[in-house]
Amino acid sequence: MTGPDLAGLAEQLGRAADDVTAIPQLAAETGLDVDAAYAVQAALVQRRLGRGERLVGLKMGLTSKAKMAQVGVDEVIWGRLTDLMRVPDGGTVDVSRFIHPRVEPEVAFLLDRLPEPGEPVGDFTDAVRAVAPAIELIDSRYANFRFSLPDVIADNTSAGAFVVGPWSPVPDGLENLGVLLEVDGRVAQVGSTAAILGDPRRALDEGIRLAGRHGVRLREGWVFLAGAATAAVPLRAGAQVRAVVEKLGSASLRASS
Ligand code: OOG
Ligand code: MG
Repeated sequence: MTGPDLAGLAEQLGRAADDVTAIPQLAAETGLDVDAAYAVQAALVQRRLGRGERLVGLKMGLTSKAKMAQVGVDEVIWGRLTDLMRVPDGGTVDVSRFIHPRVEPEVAFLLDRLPEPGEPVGDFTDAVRAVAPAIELIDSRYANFRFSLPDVIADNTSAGAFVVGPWSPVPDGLENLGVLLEVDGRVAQVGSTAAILGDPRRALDEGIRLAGRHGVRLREGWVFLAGAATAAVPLRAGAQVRAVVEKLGSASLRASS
């Protein structure tokens, strides 16, 4: 018996993003499991690298209960970030490039040297040079933003674009900072960094462990998104979005009209 056509699935997902057109879910029909889904994700991102994009980091997904509940999937997942996904702080994103974009508040880490495999991890702060408030724009390539666990993994965990605010040294007590998402000056979501696996630093441990299983090592200089502390909200044309994290400041973006 042959397994699912991984390259073919990556091509379908890549085209859905290129054509800004949602596709039906793939996993149930093709028998895609989690490991095969990470292989599709690798091929999907490779397709972008083949066009000249560069890997610049890693993102975690579904590290908070609010996110798990919103999408009905309750496993922590990870995906890849490329340079083309990065939007400058305060910049404008072209919403016509996305199918049904949503935005969510994130905490970003700037990675320092990471322990070699087998080396003790020590204090996580050794591996983090700086921390920043961030916004992630997610855009599922599946119709109605609905998917199973392998579907969302194959789709690079809905990664679309991201904005990183000003970097600061890691403050004491990162585990219980207030998080706000504002849209057009109104509060759209409220949360705490405690919602991210109890402490966003745990997301880094999970990322190192989970990506390591697939042979991916995090690199010095990479951006790491710990996963949203709150549910995501739809991004409408012309909207002004700001994510605020207590002690860290804010990151913002504008949606093109
Ligand atoms: C999956 C991506 C989840 C997060 O921060 O939890 C994610 C999705 O919600 O479509 O990026
Ligand atoms: Mg996210």
